[in-house]
Amino acid sequence: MTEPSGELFERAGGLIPGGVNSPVRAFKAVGGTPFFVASGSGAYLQDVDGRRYLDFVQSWGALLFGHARPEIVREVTRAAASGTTFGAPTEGEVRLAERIVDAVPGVEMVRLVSSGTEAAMSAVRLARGFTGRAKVLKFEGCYHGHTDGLLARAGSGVATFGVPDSPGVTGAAAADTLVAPFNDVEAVREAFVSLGEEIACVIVEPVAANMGVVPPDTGYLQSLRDLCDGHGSLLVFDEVITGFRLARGGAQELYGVIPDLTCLGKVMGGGFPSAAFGGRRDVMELLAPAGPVYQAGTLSGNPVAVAAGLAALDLIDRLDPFSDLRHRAERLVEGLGKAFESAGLPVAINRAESLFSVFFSEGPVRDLAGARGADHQRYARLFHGMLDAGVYLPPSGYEAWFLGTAHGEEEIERTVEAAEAAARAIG
Ligand code: KE4
Repeated sequence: MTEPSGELFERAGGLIPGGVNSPVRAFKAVGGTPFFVASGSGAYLQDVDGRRYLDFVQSWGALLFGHARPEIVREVTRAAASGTTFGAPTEGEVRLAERIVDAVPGVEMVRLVSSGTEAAMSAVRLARGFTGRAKVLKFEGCYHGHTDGLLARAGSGVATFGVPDSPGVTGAAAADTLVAPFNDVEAVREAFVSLGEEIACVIVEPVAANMGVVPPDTGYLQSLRDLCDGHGSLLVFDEVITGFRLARGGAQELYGVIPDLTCLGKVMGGGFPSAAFGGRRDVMELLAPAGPVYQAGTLSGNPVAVAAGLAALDLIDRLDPFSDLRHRAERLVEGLGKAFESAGLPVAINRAESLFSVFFSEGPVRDLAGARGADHQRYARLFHGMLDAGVYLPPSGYEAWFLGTAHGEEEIERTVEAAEAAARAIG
């Protein structure tokens, strides 16, 4: 019998900064002590204290088919029994590359890496190498992993030079990053007018999901595409969350806007440390060893992670889950909206297909300012009310709720019922 979560968290705190290996897991945004997980199955987690939760985090979107999906576990077990890593090419990597190229419209060639951070960092370096330019334009509230140049927040003004968003990020590292508000085409147009010929790429989450879910305004992504084309910059879609989740071909298939480079991760890794970046052949062929832009990784294309990814993509092709996931999300969001409205709580629930998040906000949320204007204390009370009812929401109002194929009718109904009770209590 392991120690209770509280004791584990205290023990962890003396060994691991904040007691966790990734900050959001520490419940800082909602308060309280994180539970320690003992196991997961389908839509559910079991903690070390014997409590069972209906899980809407699903490892931050890495799972589309729930915890311990048998087909994935079987393929991973088989692969591991033949050796866990070789640092040499394997046939599985070729098959996974073929599947990604086949599924994602803008990807003609792909490089496998081990995290979304690596994918975004490498895509930006490649864009700079291809264009010979230094500047990168990103958007407030969009997150692309923790590489220095992308940990920049907006300075004052509209599209401004980034300032470090973390100690340890130097002004020099942030100085080549421009930051504009999401969904503000004019800000991007202005940036291109003043610095167009210096901008290597625009990197964007096509559906933002790291300020809570904020879908693109109609035409917004096409405007980014047109502005990049008009100034010789590359358009990079960070589809680490949206890839293989909004559609088989991700947001670029859904919205019909094709980027020059795409970052992928989470679902394509089948629950393992596996991610990728890919895109136009003429850009990708600049990457070492085919070209001079350096990028490397000991465990890139790891055979066990590749087996998990292939099993996940097999499930996507066999089940084609996206329309069913969308319909379930529609029903869940409708039920949540009614629960909050009947309790007199102003709420904006943003949804793109099955990806959604809840903002306790009077008005619509279409950028970071709007997300920040929501009542995050009320969200924290909702989080704990739902947790007490055995429903585990993302421990931050700036994160997405991840619905997967394991969330069936019973889970939808149970979540709405728990929200009705919690809404009455958090008013
Ligand atoms: P990783 O390096 O964490 O694998 O991926 C970074 C990343 C890149 N791009 C997007 C759009 C992402 O959402 C992420 C990581 N997502 C967060 C959750 N919002 C991971 C959770 C965490 O940091 O623990």
